[in-house]
Amino acid sequence: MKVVYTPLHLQHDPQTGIEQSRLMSPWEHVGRGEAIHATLRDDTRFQLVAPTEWGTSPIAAVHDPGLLRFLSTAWAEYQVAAGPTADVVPDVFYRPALRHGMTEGREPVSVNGRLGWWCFETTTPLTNGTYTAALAAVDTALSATQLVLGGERSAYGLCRPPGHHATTTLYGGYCYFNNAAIAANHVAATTGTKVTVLDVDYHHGNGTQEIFYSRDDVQYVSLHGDPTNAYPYTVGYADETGAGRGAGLNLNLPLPARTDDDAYVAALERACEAIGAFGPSLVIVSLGLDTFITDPICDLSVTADGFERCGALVNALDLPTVVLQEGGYDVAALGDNVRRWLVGLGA
Ligand code: SP5
Ligand code: ZN
Repeated sequence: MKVVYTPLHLQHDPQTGIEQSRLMSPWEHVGRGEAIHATLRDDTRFQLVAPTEWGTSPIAAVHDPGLLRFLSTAWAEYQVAAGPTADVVPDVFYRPALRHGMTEGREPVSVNGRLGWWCFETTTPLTNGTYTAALAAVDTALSATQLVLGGERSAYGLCRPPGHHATTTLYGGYCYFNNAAIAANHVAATTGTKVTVLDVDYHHGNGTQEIFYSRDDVQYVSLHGDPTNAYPYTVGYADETGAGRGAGLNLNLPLPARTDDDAYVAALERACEAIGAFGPSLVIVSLGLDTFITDPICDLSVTADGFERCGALVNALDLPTVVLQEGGYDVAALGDNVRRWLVGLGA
């Protein structure tokens, strides 16, 4: 299986995240990408290729151009306004209720105000190289997708930073641009065919859901920790099924803590039935390995054997499949867990 990888992900090297009321060293760090890279590089079943450059238009087709503009300059602007500081994090957030009963808010002028306009939480810092790495992650997703559109049965994109929490207008959840949504939109727009995003990250992909919620050409199917007690808390419930033309095309399968391999695989079987009924031409998998039994920030109990069974179930859909990296924070096990999932898919 071809693996799209670029060392440009190293440009996103955050040092601090404000999480759980503490200043923490980030869970989402360069070691994650390097661990996956090292495992796949040393296994002859995988061939590494570099991404090609796609520019910003596939991003602007999904995200507010204002978000793109902001991320391209914000770190440098902040250095002038309030720096020097390696990581840049908002200290104020725009919440529409602040202007309840008034006209809609508008993007502030000051860079500090704009941080809180475009970002929704505190664990997703901007660094000097964040924009470069985020663009490269999109290039990685689109290049893996191009391989599959060109006839490969499957391909894997080692996207870092991840993407599925980024909405049309907001970044957060360690995500800046929604790599999977940009790839899915690219396939739908350039081929005129239906696409499914199957999201198996522990966390619900609120961004991907929001981007496609009213569309009938992209189905979103997600297995995730129950948002009653899991990030992102306010999105990802089972009764969110799509709206308008997208009614019935959003499937959320929230799972209880300690869900094991058998229960997880049973839920994925349900997801695959829904995908079969939709009939997409291609599947994009948002692959998070943070469902792993010893993941430090999540509470499901999937094992490496379970990951291989999951890959095999998706393989049985018999559809062209693009696998894009999302989360997974047990770094010692991460490379092998990715490998097992891809071997199940037929690497
Ligand atoms: C891409 C991705 O996986 N983003 C996840 C962002 C989650 N950030 C918040 C995690 C909250 C962690 N709470 C941990 C409780 C541990 N006992
Ligand atoms: Zn996650």
